[in-house]
Amino acid sequence: MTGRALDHVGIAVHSLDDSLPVFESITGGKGYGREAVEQQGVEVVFLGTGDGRLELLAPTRDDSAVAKFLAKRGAGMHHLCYRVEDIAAELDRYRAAGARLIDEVPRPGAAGHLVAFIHPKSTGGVLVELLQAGHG
Ligand code: CMX
Repeated sequence: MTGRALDHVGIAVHSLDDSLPVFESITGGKGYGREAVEQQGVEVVFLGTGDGRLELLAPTRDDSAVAKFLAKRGAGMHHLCYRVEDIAAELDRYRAAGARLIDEVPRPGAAGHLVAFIHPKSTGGVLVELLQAGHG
């Protein structure tokens, strides 16, 4: 058993336009999949391929979770996202373990995937996102 694969690491930035060239230089590839996720008040863009892609996130409004994060902590690592087969079953598993869920039910995320977040207070201070490919 190899465990769950890391889908991406989320990096909060103030501006995608300013930060994308920096991370393109680091990863050696072009950004792709740039998209606004209005429900979350963010715009995202991905870099790299396979396990350990990067997702840059910039706020689209001042009251979004990422805007609050930037104001409090500044730019930097924001979350780890793991791919799961059955996101509803995973949420049940976290719930049964007493974890604090941010999303009680999965919701649509970037690229048409289903996602849900677990509160960092339940996961060692690191915000964790679960991702099930497609809309299940
Ligand atoms: N990683 C680690 N800790 C975090 C955090 C993060 N990304 N964001 C907030 N925290 C911490 C804060 O530092 C704070 O800690 P202390 O109490 O020790 O000071 C605590 O969590 C509460 O933070 P807050 O500023 O009061 O913010 P809220 O409680 O209002 O919200 C959270 C925190 C995690 C529930 C909220 O940011 C959230 O719902 N995040 C998930 C959604 C999200 O980030 N969406 C953007 C991604 C969109 C996508 O990819 O689809």
